[in-house]
Amino acid sequence: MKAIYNHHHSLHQGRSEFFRGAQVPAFERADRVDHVLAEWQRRQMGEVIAPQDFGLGPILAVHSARYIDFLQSAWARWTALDPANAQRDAFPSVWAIRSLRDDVLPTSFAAQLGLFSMDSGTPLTAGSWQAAKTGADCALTAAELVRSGARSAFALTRPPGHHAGADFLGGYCFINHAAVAAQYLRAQGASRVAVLDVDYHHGNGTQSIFYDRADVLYVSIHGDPRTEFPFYLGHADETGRGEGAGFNLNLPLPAGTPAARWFEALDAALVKVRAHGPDVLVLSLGVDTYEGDPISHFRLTSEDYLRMSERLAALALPTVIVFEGGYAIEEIGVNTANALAAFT
Ligand code: SP5
Ligand code: ZN
Repeated sequence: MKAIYNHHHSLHQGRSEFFRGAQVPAFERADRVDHVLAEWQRRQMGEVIAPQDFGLGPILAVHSARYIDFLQSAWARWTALDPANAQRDAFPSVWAIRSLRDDVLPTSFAAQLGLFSMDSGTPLTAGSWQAAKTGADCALTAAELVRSGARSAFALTRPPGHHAGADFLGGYCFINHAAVAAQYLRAQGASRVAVLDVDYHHGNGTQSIFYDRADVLYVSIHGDPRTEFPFYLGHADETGRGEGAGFNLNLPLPAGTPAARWFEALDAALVKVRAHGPDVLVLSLGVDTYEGDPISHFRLTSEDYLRMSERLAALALPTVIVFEGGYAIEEIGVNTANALAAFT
């Protein structure tokens, strides 16, 4: 299998995030993918290639133009406010929550950042746009490889994507790479696409982007949003709307869930994916389900990722794999390589 490596990922380096009123070092670090790449090469899992440039078209098929305009210009506007801002990440401090208007775009940078954010946990930095845009190119290059006959391809990128909605960032995510790839595959002729999201966190962005549609199924196994991020989406009763009714499946599990129960949920997820009869699968692969993850609470072991890989590969579908979360830095390489082993 080919890995499409985001050579611009390290342009995005968040300094900090907020935790209980304090700023703590960011969990979503650049060395995450360095470890995955090193393990990929150590095990000789396949060629590592650079992404092609797909321009903005496939991104704008998923994200609003005003949001993408904002992301592209955000750092220049942030540093124009005060040259000292070049040394500080931008965080929102105000939000367009219920009863406030989001249809009128304010001119204030701070107000726009709040309008386009779902949390204050996602540092916006000098290279966030370039890293996220190149990440979309990685996912699109993987989609193009699979479309032209590869059995699978792996977009090795960060920052992750599945929390980013049509017009907002959050959860360390700016552009929803999995959604961009799924939409691109539809535009290129796939009749049905399934997105399977095995990151610890519910992919609220991906769900919301496809919630009204029957052509792109979204299935997710994740920490119960009553206690786990992103909190406000990911419940079992969210099954799709309108034409999309029946084309969304959430399998929330309580914090502390052991591997045996997680694999039962995977079986249910795979039944749903098969029933959809997709031409192609997009896999949002986060390894924050690991027992040692510092911000998540499932209990998969490194060996469990080998089992996961076998189950996923046994679907025998053309598969575009997009890297999402996972914050246990020392083990992230082994865990991710294990999750991909059956595809190589
Ligand atoms: C893609 C992805 O996995 N995004 C996850 C975003 C989670 N953001 C909230 C993190 C809260 C961290 N809490 C710190 C706990 C320290 N013990
Ligand atoms: Zn996650």
